[in-house]
Amino acid sequence: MARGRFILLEGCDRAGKSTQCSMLVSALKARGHAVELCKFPDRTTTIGKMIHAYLTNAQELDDKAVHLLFSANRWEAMQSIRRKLLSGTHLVVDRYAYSGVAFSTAKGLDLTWCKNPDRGLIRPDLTFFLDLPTSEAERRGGFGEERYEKRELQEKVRDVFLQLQSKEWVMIDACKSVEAMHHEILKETEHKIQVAEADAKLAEED
Ligand code: ADP
Ligand code: FDM
Ligand code: MG
Repeated sequence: MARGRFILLEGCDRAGKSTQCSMLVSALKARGHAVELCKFPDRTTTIGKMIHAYLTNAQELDDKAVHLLFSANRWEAMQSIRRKLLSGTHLVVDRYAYSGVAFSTAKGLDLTWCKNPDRGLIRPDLTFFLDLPTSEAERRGGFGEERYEKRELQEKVRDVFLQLQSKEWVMIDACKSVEAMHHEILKETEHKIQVAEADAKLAEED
């Protein structure tokens, strides 16, 4: 049996990450795959609750301290993520370490310092980057109450994301319709899963 694939959706606020994650999970389930959704920050854990208090302005925290909390929130999920992937379950993940680096660097922290705490985390097998100009993001209902939902910061975050971009990323134009984006994301994901399944079959035959 092939290990489950770790499928990451990253991108700017309002780009449609959460919409696309839930559509992808449903489509994969409908095709008979074992699949689960993961979201970072995971606000349900003790660390996640501290992050939530910070994001909703209920609590002030040092920038470096909160960066480490976001990273710790990923580390505390590693055992469970590893177990699920090894059991053949695919994971669709809404934000991960790239968001961590992009937001903290945009706030003024050093890029290399920001990358360090996430070194050694399980790596995604496939990363989609949903790109949306900030002006378009603002039109989607305007920014809300959370700490980072401000135009100037969002523009900096997008710049850092584009700096972090690697050639393996699949870039998705988030100005497209929900359905058009879903079609592209599903096609690439199914291809990735098929390749992994074929590789696992070959390894069994060896
Ligand atoms: P994110 O998780 O990236 O912040 P969401 O999936 O929550 O984004 O979507 C943000 C808002 O934009 C929601 O109101 C959603 O209905 C809308 N939206 C999502 N995708 C699209 C799209 N492709 N075109 C227009 N509006 C969209
Ligand atoms: N965020 C998210 C970070 O600053 N660092 C991180 O490591 C992660 C995963 O938290 F503003 C920010 C990005 C965003 C907020 O928002 C979480 P959503 O709506 O729950 O994705
Ligand atoms: Mg979201």
